[in-house]
Amino acid sequence: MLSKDKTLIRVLSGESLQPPPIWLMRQAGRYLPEYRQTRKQAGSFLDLCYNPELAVEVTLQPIRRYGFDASILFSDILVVPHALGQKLWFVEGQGPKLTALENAAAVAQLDRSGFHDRLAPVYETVRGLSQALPAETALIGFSGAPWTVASYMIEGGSSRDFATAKLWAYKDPSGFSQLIDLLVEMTAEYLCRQIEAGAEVLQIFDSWAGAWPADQVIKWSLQPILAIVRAVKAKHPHVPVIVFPKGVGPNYIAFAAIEEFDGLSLDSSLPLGWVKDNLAGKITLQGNLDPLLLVSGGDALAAAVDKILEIFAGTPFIFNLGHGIVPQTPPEHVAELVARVRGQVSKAG
Ligand code: 1CP
Repeated sequence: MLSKDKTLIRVLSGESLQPPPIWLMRQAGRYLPEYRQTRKQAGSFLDLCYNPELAVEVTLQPIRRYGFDASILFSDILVVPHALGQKLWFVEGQGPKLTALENAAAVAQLDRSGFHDRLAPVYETVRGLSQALPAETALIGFSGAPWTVASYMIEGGSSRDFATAKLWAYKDPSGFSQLIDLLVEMTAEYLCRQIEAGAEVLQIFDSWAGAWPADQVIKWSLQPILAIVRAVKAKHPHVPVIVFPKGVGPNYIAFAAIEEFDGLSLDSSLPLGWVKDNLAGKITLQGNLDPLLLVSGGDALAAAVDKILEIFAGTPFIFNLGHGIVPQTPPEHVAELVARVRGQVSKAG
């Protein structure tokens, strides 16, 4: 099957499909028993990311179970700082930890020379997937956006308020820009290599874009992402890119207006009526079921799914969550969701 005939790629080029294609952020992961088993076999989470055979296996697990229309490379956004020589480790129950970058001098010491060598196993995973996936399943490559990745590099891990990273940007914008510019350049190269290994669509995750006031969203989220997309499209003009600027509220309008973006992933906070009035028809939309509805299941899930399907009917749309699947999600609820989106069960009430 040609890549342009896959449902995900058709909607990203502006077609509306009924039923819409469906995939879910974090569709591989701890909610699946087979993932937990492979993860144990790999050792640590990072060992799994850098083991092409096992990374291919965990990427395929949700495809086998649910037949999603797209598969997303199994890796993490933080392999980019790791490949720049920053120390990275994952603590069970706490998430990622990095040795925090404190200033522009530390940025200058990051090592770009070994970048693609360190990421070679990720490229091999993409090559393995493009061989192993069913013909109708699109392969999505991804990266974090510069701001979200920089926030982990500066805070040394997850953060509640991003105070250290934001204060650096406010007090020393030119030093902070050096880090953002480095991430723009290296992320663009990283995504080009994923395409060259077989990725057919890209998604750029700016999970913490909503940490900024509205004007700063343009400067530190939209503009760096646009610089990456321009650099990637200069080499690979036909590969569609989905952007996820989580939490930016009315600034979603600014993202929808960017010609270089092909898809916009919506978080669950956006009112569907507002989305219909302000975004529908401008760009292919993706989203935005609350991941906790997938935990609850039942009537609440069915009603929310039907409402999303109704609002987006007749527009280019990809069914997804508003953020990643959470570990406590019952796998059978995911099966119910897929059946409902595909019209294989009767409508609620
Ligand atoms: O214990 C485990 O097995 C690790 C859990 C886990 C998994 C399954 C982490 C740690 N990362 C991942 C995989 C992952 N991460 C994927 C793979 C493919 C898929 O979607 O199926 C992707 C696309 C990511 C991207 C990612 N990592 C983001 C952006 C998307 C999002 O969820 O906002 C972010 C912010 C990260 C950082 C990260 N990785 C892992 C954790 C626990 C975190 C921290 C999250 C936080 O700060 O709240």
